[in-house]
Amino acid sequence: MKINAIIIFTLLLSVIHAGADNGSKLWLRNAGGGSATVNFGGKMSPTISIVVDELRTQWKGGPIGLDLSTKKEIKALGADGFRISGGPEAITIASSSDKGLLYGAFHLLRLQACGAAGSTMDISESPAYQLRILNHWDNLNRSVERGYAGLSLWEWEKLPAELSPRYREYARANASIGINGSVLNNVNASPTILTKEYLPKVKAIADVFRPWGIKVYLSANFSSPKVVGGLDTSDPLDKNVRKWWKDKAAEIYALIPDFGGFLVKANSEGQPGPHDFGRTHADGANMLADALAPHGGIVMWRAFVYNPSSEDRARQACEEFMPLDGKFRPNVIIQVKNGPVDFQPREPFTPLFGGMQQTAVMPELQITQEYLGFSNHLVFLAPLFEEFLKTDTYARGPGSTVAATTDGSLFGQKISAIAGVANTGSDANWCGHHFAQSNWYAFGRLAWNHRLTSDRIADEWIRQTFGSDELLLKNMSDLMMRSREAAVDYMMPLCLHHIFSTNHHYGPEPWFSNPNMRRDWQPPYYHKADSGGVGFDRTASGSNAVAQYFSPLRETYANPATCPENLLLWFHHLPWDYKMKSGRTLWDELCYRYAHGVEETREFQKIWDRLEHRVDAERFAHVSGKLRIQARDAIWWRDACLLYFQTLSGMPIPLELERPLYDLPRLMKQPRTSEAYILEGNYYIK
Ligand code: GCV
Repeated sequence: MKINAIIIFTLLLSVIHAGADNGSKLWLRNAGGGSATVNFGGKMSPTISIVVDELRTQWKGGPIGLDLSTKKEIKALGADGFRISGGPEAITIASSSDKGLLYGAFHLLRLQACGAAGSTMDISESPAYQLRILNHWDNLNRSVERGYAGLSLWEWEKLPAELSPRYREYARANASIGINGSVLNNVNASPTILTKEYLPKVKAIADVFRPWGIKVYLSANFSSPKVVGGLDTSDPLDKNVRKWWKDKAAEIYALIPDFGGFLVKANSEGQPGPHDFGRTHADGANMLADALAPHGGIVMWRAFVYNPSSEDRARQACEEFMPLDGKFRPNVIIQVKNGPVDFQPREPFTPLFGGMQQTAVMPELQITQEYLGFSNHLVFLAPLFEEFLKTDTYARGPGSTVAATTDGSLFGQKISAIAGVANTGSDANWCGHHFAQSNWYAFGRLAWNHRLTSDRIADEWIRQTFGSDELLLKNMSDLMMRSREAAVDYMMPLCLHHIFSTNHHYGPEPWFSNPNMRRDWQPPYYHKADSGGVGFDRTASGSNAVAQYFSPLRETYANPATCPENLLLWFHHLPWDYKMKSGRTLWDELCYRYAHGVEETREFQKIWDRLEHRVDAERFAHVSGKLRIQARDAIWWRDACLLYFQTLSGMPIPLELERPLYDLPRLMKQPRTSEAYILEGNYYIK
């Protein structure tokens, strides 16, 4: 008996092992196998028929009733909220809207896929943020800025006549995790998107997304009135410009009645904006808000602003936006990156969170791994997102987490939203790396419920994407949960930041310096290493960025003895022989952290190899290859950073640690262009 069981199990594993799986199904592998009866007595809609279809084909339990309810307690869950109640005989999903039923259905199916659907259930859920939005940095020629998964999903040249089946699959995947908005085009926006030629294409996508509860938004170029409207200015206080935007909004809404609104990058990195006309960000945002308000649209105005001035880049968003707090229309929300510089492996939070209290503020997270190894490195980002959302800003005393300052619970703002810069593309597996799918998933789940923990999200994702075998779960989740900290260690431990190669943001280039280029685009601006020490002094003796935080954080960060060590070099310039809590010198500590990062990537290879017979051959081989690149890159990072910093510290690498494998002069000479670079025969495309 026992032997038979073993044989069957081994056969089963070899079937799984031999299987080919290109990863295109994402976490939605549960298709088919159901034969549920789904009862709905109300008026059918495209969304309800999706709900019925998803449940009928996938739910493996008893009958399900859908209740489009007007009951007070169901309405209290909000339009997207739902309640799942009942047991084996009958389950009811109740919501006050079609969309709520859709989210309820996907929640139930997720519970089933995770083996967590109880025999009796009473679950009520409503989302933390009203708007849960993906930002696509996709250009109209289908290139994707900071995209590492092929071309853009949007086939502009074929639209509106031809609709890729991927539009529907994308919408379904998003709906399954509660994402309800997509900004289709890059924030470095082409004005062409607002032309009569392109708007019907946008409408075609919006029509596919609508039944899945997803609204379409567009990034708007502030110069559009001049560039595509034929006006001689784009001044936000000019009456013709205001009329142009009003007419444009009316034109869009005639095509797309539920259009979400505009996302704007203004006066940032060369983009046009209200400053070009001597106006403020509030003047610019409010003009667009006035054009959209009659139709119910919103403006997401980005606070990612910095100039090559003598002011610390990390301070600039606050300097510019804090004086404008309370001056924005109610349908404007300020979109703020999690950290004050730019999506680094670790940053403290941007002090606009908690700082702006009279204006709605939304977090912008980066799902695409611009600074975390592109789609080559396995880095599970939920711990980064979670750390940020749960950090206490102390804006209204303890408990004022970033999440509370943005979800409406602390300041009562009317709109609440969160955005993630998407990592999707035309690759079969959508994200370039099978594990990068987990970052898309994690963003959606945290946007729905920011109280979820990273390990819970990892567990859910693994069960749905790879299976629920215990060994697999344990190892994969171990790997995922260690991966972000490992990346911090092999790239930028102790909150070193922005020491990437200036163009592509992939490999290390801490030495890069060009007097003809913006200083704030060069690594030495950020690490400030010299023979005396390393790190950016942001205390009162330096840029005083610490003053932008509330007490007691301000004092905690200002003192190297109390500053969390994982933020140390963000706030302090310290001597190489500064004593760390471990008892080591700062130099030795850096050496140890880099070494630890490298060791972790080797461990990840071993962990993965243990799973060879538990993962299909195609995905197994793909991830193995990527882990090999990651392990090599980690050594590259370690050697480049330590050998370069050693020229300044003059201190030896502790003898117990592995010696460098590369020579600094060679690393410094490594070919680099903005498009590609080569290391050890590996050719990396930007
Ligand atoms: C879309 C960083 C990135 C840019 C990006 C910019 C932004 O600078 O490197 O590619 O542009 O942030 O968020 O606007």
